[in-house]
Amino acid sequence: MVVVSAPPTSGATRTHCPYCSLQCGIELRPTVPGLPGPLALEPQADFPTNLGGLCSKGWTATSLLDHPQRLLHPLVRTVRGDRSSPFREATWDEALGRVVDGITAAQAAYGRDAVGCFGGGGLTNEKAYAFGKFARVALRTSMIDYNGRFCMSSAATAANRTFGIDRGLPFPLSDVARARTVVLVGSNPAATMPPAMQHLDAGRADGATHVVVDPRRTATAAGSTLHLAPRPGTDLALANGLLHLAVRQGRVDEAYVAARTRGFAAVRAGVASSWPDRVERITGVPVAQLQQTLDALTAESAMILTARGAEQHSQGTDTAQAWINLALALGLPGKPWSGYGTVTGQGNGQGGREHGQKADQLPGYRKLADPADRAHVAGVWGIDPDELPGVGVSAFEMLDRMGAEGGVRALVLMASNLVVSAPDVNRVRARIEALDLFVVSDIFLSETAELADVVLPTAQWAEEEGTMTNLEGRVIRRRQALPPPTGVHDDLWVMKELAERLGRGRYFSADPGEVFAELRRASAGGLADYSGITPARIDAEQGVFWPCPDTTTDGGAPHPGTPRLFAETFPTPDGRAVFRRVEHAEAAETPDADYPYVLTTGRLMAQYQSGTQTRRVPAPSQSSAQPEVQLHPDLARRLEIGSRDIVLLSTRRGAATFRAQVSDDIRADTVFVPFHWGGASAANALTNPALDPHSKMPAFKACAVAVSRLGAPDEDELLTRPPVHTALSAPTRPTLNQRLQPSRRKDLPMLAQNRFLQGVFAFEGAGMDKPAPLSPELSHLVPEGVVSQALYFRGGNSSDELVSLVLMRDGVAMRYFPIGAKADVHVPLRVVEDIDGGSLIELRLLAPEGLTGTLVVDLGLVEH
Ligand SMILES: Nc1nc2c(c(=O)[nH]1)N[C@H]1C(S)=C(S)[C@@H](COP(=O)(O)OP(=O)(O)OC[C@H]3O[C@@H](n4cnc5c(=O)[nH]c(N)nc54)[C@H](O)[C@@H]3O)O[C@H]1N2
Ligand SMILES: Nc1nc2c(c(=O)[nH]1)N[C@H]1C(S)=C(S)[C@@H](COP(=O)(O)OP(=O)(O)OC[C@H]3O[C@@H](n4cnc5c(=O)[nH]c(N)nc54)[C@H](O)[C@@H]3O)O[C@H]1N2
Ligand code: SF4
Ligand SMILES: [Mo]
Repeated sequence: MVVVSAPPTSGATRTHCPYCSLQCGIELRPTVPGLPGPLALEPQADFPTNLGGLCSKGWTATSLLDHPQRLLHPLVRTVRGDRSSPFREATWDEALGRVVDGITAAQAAYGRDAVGCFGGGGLTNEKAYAFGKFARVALRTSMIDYNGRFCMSSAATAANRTFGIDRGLPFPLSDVARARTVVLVGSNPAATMPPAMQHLDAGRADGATHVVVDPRRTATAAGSTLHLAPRPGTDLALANGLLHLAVRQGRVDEAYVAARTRGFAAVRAGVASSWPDRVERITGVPVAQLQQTLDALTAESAMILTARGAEQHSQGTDTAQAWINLALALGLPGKPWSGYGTVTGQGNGQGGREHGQKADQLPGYRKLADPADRAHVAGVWGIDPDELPGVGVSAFEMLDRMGAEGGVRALVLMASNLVVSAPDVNRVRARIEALDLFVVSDIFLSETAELADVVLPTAQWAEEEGTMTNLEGRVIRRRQALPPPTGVHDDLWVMKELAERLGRGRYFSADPGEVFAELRRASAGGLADYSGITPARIDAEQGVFWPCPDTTTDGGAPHPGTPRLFAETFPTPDGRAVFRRVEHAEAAETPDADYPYVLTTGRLMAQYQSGTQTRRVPAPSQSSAQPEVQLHPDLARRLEIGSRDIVLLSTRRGAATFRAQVSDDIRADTVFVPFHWGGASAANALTNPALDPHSKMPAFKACAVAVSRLGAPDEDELLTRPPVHTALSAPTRPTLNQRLQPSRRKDLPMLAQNRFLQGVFAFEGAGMDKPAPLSPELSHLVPEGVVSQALYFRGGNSSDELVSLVLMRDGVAMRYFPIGAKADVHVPLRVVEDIDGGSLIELRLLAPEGLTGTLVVDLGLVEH
């Protein structure tokens, strides 16, 4: 048992839950007033996000304060530099000395950028701010990034480029209850933010329409009006399909588009080929549901909210963009009870992305690459702007180069359990092993801390003061209810002590009040302006929404804060929101013969993130949540997997074992696992680290997976033994044609699969009597053991003369599709003919000799 000393007051402390971005208001009281011991916890009845509600994680949060496994002393390796030698307890002086020695050695040998920092969205604003400053001022490295890259960065990137600002929700959460329609895309608040359901439920009770887009029928989907279950990674096509319908049916808010946006023409042209039936075939969402969704979205108020299901993809930024385009075309952002938002996840996921722990960023959402921003922040910090390093690299890019040429040689990690939560953890673990120095600050010996040279114990939420910014952009206070255990310090103290030893101590403070005051000055005039936010105002106003500039210096009235953004204008240079044309692209990895299904990952209600905290909570509700793979009964039957059997999942990266949870709440081509566990059940041994080019978000939510039965329900040891991984083929990106070829393995059960021969092609006619190949992308070998049927043909012709496409089977013409000059056609092929395995299907062109132009071609096939 940890001995905690007496709390500073015997009264109640009003603070917030340590976990997610809802930051539910709670009150802590000593169980016996005035005596040491664990605290009693109750929800605040009047805090606007949770309204007296809490989830199981919140209710049990105090059990970690005096948990027997808590780290109470710094740990170092018995043999210095040998991470296979056991840990031993050390004094702070020795532990910090080892850290500084390692940093100094790495920088002397390889330069300043040899030391990296990795932060977390759970850190208070003060700590996130101090960590960014620590990197740039104490270490003078450009190498800092954080786990928010793995969270909402795709939506943040899309919002920044469109609206000029990234505040997750541009309105208070309670507005959700007033919207006539809410579309939730890849968001499962019933499990991830249960008290927030009160706002959604109030809207539903009042007759609102709620649409949930999720490949699984989650608790959120089950309670909605309409559930769309797309194939993972196809949300962009869905959004473009909705916009296509809106354009065609004259439901675009033309006045709004003209007055408040720019760039719609290109987007309108871009969605012209997102025909509803084509979108149905890409996404699996029926055309009728597209229409119902669009009808709902044109109600008098409507919101579109995305979360990780839509965003954690290799095309996550463009996917968020497609939903933003739709919201703008319908005139939603800035309209009452309407708009677009992303549901931020971590406790300080919002504030943590504003104050400088990101590679390209300075506090207040300022940019490291902007000379004026550098000058402002350097002024507040009391350094020369030229001393500030440049822009570093994103989270996974930094991790993936650790210990290698040009990569960091020493890493200081604060508040993240990377070897459970990063993509492709086997690779990340290998990179960690290549480091010269690895330092981890945590509350517990997490799976990642176990790999460190030096482990620094840190204070917990109820033991510290600071501010957090919740999912609404509301800045709130985290209050101290008791001091940390004797000998444990918080991260601000650690940074100050390290800076002292590096000769830069004068720039740092360990006092959270002083740090917040400095943060306010550093953010003044920035996008995320906190300068008018004071602790007293936060207490009096149940939090203050940024931006909130300080308007009192010249005797003016205090700025009220900004609960709602965009009513009049957008913070872009010309005040308009910027449309951007985006096109559907397949996920970075799609099913093939060796890995025939789609794997997606996410969360369970009772566990939080990498599980460092919640897996230690003793309550029975928590310990009953086990690592399970959710799979459809049809798939289970085909693979002869019974309920609760032990199942092996493997991908090109690794393997993991889970217990089977057979349920028709999931698509039959998709399996789902939670990522809360490490060891043999690590979801991230499987995931694909392919990065979104804009946000550098990994593809957590879609990769190709093989599924097989490993053992019977009682063979529990299979769940603890590390699974054997044999990669079946090299991780090369398949060509479009390869991706169009389904399984060739006869023993593999096949589900019906969509095939498309499609694309946009420039052509030059070879004569009306010579069917000429147009592109290799328009030929397809039907796999053995499979029957293919053509369902429809669509085409468009830009030229001034009639052309024809010919559908050929093994060189013999089956059918002609004429397309008039500057015209398009849609030919449903109702009389379907079976095309046997082994046949070569091809589309060729008949066009007058020398005629040039562009063709849009789309032949839809189904195979089973
Ligand atoms: N209990 C619990 N609550 C949490 C957390 C936790 O770990 N545990 N973490 C917090 C954090 S940091 C975050 S970021 C939030 C995340 O909150 P959410 O985004 O709600 O959580 P996820 O479970 O990651 O993903 C949501 C849904 O996306 C679906 N999905 C998967 N692939 C796709 C796809 O391609 N398209 C669509 N449309 N949906 C898809 C999944 O089936 C899942 O139901 O939760 C926060 N709250
Ligand atoms: N496959 C898959 N992987 C995912 C996701 C997914 O949906 N699927 N989601 C991603 C998302 S959205 C997120 S946000 C990440 C989260 O994944 P992580 O970054 O691993 O987040 P946590 O598990 O919250 O880790 C926080 C760690 O910091 C410790 N800690 C808490 N407070 C403090 C503090 O004040 N100081 C210090 N020093 N330590 C502290 C905790 O004990 C814990 O070990 O995972 C990502 N990984
Ligand atoms: S919803 Fe989030 S903030 Fe509220 S109690 Fe649960 S974990 Fe804590
Ligand atoms: Mo997250």
